Amino acid sequence: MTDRSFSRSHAEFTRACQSIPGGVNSPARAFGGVGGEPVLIERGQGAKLYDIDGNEYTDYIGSWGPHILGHQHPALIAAIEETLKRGTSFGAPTIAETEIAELLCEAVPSIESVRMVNSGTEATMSAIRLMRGHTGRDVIIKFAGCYHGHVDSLLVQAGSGALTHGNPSSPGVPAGCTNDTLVLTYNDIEQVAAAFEKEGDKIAGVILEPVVGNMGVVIPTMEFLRTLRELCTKHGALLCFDEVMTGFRVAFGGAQERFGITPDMTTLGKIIGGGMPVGAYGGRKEVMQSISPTGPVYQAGTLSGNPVAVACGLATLRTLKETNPYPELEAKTTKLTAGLKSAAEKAGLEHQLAQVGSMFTLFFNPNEVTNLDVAMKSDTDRFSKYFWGMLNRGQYLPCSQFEANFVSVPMTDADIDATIKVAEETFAEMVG
Ligand code: KE4
Repeated sequence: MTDRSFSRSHAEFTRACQSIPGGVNSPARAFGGVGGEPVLIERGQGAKLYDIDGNEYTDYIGSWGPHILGHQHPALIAAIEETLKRGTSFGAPTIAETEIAELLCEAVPSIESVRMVNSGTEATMSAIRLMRGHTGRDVIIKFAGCYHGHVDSLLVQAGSGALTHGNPSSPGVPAGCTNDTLVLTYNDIEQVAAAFEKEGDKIAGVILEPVVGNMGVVIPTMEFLRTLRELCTKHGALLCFDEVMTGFRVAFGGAQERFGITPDMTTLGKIIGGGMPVGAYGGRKEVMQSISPTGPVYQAGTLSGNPVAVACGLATLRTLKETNPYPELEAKTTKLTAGLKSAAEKAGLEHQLAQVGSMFTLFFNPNEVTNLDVAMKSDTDRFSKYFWGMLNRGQYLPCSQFEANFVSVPMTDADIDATIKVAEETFAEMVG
């Protein structure tokens, strides 16, 4: 294994820690789950990242999802450069905002009307408020292990016993913010049925990742999704798919297109910005009309729908629509995951491989991961050894067992073959 130098990253990370908490602007980047220090990135190009020590990596994070087209896609760069010639932000409506809204309405089955915001967190925060404001109810159901951004009312762990309301999972979140959040077990139909039986007339809505990325990839049963749809309809609650990660990732129309289940609302982010800060929430027109200024539920934002971010997002979505990379992307991902599974089996490593489209997770776990309790039984020490073995061999993976990997369009067969080969070397080292 080549011993890479990380000396400049170490020096610059040490410097960063003097003025930034933990040296990072998001804890997900802090390598907390794998130990050691993050590398600082100099640039990205296509499927590759280059750190400030000159090390090259095949990028399986893609900025945590946005870069399905890879880094510096020419159409995106051209769109940004062209927009910059006219300015950066006006705080006034622009035609491009209508164009991206029309594209989202066309692409995503549940969306008839949509509001642009600046992050996935802003999208889910606004969606929660809208579900409550539109229904006049307070209770929101979420599922343990699903992450919807750092929204106060969703930073919550299950109370003791499955059907009790949530307790804050972070200091700074008052109990009042989470009292009306009910945390259930993902894929557990009985719990959902019992919750609606007990307080269906109080439930404003249900929010979930329709394919979980934030436990690592966890796949819903169709029965689970169908039950949520049926119970929300029956009880007048709103079903919200948080497709910040799965939107335009697992299909052009997201998980709702792939699975044929249409929620009442959808939140989006990541890919729809193409690497620029963009989020969105949308749904049935009747629901969205409750948002200010057409309705009483307030939500606003200085840079929402700003021209530069929208230009990058539009170029991304138009490129995806024109090229339809999904079949080839899924085939490439399947080749990779088959190779990883075969390598882990050859090394005698207990593992599970969960894949939907071009997102996947290799769990070091003897059991199929269907919910958070099972996910948490994964061998995170073994994952750390895997992570560092791969990083030192030029593979940039998510720095946590509980994240998704992403394959991008510019990844070649040679890239995939190289990743499989160094995984075999890493696994041999792990069991050696
Ligand atoms: P942002 O506020 O980070 O744009 O989006 C929050 C969010 C909402 N919903 C889902 C399903 C998400 O996955 C996310 C953010 N995902 C994490 C990675 N799992 C972002 C990485 C980070 O926090 O730095």
